[in-house]
Amino acid sequence: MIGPVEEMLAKVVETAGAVHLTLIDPDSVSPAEAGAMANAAAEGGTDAIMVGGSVGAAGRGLEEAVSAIKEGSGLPVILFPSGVSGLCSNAEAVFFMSLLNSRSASYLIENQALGAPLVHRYRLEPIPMAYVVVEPGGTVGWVGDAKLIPRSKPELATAYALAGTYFGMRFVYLEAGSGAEDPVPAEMVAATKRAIGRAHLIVGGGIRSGEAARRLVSAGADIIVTGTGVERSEDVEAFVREITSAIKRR
Ligand code: 1GP
Repeated sequence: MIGPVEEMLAKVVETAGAVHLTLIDPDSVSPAEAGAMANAAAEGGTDAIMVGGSVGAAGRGLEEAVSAIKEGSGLPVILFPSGVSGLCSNAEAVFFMSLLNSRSASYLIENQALGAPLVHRYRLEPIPMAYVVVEPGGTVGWVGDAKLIPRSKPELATAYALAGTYFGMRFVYLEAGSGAEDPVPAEMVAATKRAIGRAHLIVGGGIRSGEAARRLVSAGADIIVTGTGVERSEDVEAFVREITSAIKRR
């Protein structure tokens, strides 16, 4: 069943060409800072806020960040959890994902099974997503015990992505890891999008300019995620505006 947040994302892809998501890690900013950041990102044209992180994004800090973000921006919040503890009841949706190239059952299915009753109880909208971590992979690659996809092997990324869509996942996320020096290669994005067709392709990790985002969207990305660029920016609205104006049709 497709819920309202997924519908909104699909509509933006259809009408504007691409979606921009701002990732906020509640472990690295205070709730007030998260709220201000989300507000500025909304002014810059971001479509929704993702909240999560590999380490420490949990508990009261997570809930308070989500509240502040919603108040500050009025945008939907999509949780991006690294495990069961990354769930909370005041968000709208959750990327219900499996790290398909993990070697650990924990990140493939155990956290998902333990989290599913909470997703149900909290009435979060689950958005089914195949998560594929590409070199260098960053913290998530290490924590998630990923067998990293080599940057020179688009066919391996494509194979995992296709497998995900055959499981029924409607989103595929190619992740280079937060703070990566370079984003996922455009050739890998293009090959993956060619294979998965109508499923939505999310690309994140190391995207720090409008030009880089535009290249990835031209290659086939439907959704661009930026975290570090937003966090480090002195003018969040201007940074987000640079990305959104580069990827969206006017
Ligand atoms: C991490 O892909 C996201 O999951 C964002 O990466 O922090 O490098 O923008 P950055």
